[in-house]
Amino acid sequence: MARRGSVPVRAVAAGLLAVSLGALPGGGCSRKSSATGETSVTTDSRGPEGRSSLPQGAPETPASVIRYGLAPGPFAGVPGPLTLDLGNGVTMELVYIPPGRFMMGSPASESKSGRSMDETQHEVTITKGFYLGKYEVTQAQYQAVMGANPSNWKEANRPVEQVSWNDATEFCSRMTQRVGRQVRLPTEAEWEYACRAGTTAAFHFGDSLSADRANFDGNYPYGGAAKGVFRQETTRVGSFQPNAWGLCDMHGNVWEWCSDWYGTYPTGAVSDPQGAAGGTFRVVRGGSWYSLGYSCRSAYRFRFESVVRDLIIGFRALVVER
Ligand SMILES: [Ca+2]
Repeated sequence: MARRGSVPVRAVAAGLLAVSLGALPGGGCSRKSSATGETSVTTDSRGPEGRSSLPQGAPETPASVIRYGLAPGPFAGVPGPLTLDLGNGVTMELVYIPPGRFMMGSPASESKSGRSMDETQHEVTITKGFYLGKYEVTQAQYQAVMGANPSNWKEANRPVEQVSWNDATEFCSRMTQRVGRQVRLPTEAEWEYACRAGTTAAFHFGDSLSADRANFDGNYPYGGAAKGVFRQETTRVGSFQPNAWGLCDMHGNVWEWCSDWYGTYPTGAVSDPQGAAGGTFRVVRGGSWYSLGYSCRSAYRFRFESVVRDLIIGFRALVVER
């Protein structure tokens, strides 16, 4: 199987070839989707440093976790978890994310290990709290709302994959009708704010990533962590420790669609940014089971065309606070 960390751009399915392979790091290659048989053009976002230059075999450094720590949570006096009935005995659990301010993007100190030029750090204020899915949308949830399950690895509690941005937004629209609450994809800023949960390190648990922390290609750990298993498939949601706000699989498993068009960050402070006004690509976040460690970082940004369906991409639902 070809390496990907990655960017399968399904040019055939899309009827478009809008990606300039030279514009993305790592050049391109092609692979065949085991699920659809479609040939896709793949650009590898993982970069040379992810392949060989990270020190291997070193233990994770608890010191980095202690140094950055985790935000206290849940907060006193704020709404508790929300559980919504999707029908047929299927529910969705969401956790409340309080309003707040954070530094979006990554500091220069992350630059030695896969930091991208588009991670310009800037202050973001999230003015309104919201509920975010504790887990990636599962196949059971997708089936309950959409009446179909396009996933490659069929199992009720694994994340749905092979859903396009268009599919994900349709899910949110139908779920809105189903539950009587406004459901949408998170913005990129909301996603990163929720992922960090008050932390400033590369990951919500610290500055290193090994395969016992998340589902990604454990051959390419991050921050001096030891090599680990490359599972080569999705895992059941919630198989790893949640962040301080109770969110699971924000790093790895499947990339998660965000509502934004991909674009350049502002350099100054902003409130509730919605992303670029238009564009070619929608943002995905968090990395996948197929990603190198560095592309699972809280600040790492990636993008696909809205129509792309791939077995590395899923999503998470946001419910607007009343
Ligand atoms: Ca994920």
